[in-house]
Amino acid sequence: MLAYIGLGSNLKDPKAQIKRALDSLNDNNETELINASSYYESKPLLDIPGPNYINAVCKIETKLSAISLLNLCQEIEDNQQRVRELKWGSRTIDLDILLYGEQVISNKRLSIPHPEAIHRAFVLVPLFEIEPKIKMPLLGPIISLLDRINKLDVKKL
Ligand code: A4P
Ligand code: MG
Repeated sequence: MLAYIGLGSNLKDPKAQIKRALDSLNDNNETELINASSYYESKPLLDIPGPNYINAVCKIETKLSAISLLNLCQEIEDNQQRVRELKWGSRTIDLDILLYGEQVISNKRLSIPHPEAIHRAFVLVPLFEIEPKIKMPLLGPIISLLDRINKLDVKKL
């Protein structure tokens, strides 16, 4: 299955945190990293105080089910000492499953496509960089989603 993961960090050397998480996704026997976007910098959402974020999006090929992929993402977060404090608070690393094939999933632990993705330049711009022709299940072509947001919210590094 092809899947897309959004990565974000605003603490403890964000670029290194993202690089480490990408390496972990590739080191796993059941997933292979196919491609990763450039890094993008943006202010925290809703002007929540804190350092700027670095975000990226990657494409993986995986044998894991969606829920096992979520478990892997959370293991990687735990390994990088992610502490879950405030909703939307600062974090060393956050891995969100944006897309899992063309599946639509909605249960207690998982919502795919990621429901916030369509509002977020730091997700759509890097996703467009690596997959300009993608059509998101329920949401449509990425190019039309991009038209509705402010692309200047993110700065490519
Ligand atoms: N969950 C449901 N669907 C998914 C999915 N598709 N992928 C559940 C991953 N997880 C999913 O996540 C809480 C729960 O979401 C998980 O237990 C999982 O079962 P979390 O990462 O533990 O908690 P959170 O950080 O409070 O929520 P979330 O949704 O990851 O935060 P957000 O919405 O991603 O916000 N500003 C900038 N510029 N860049 C950022 O990356 N990120 C956030 C975090 C805030 N502001 C930001 C950024
Ligand atoms: Mg998350």
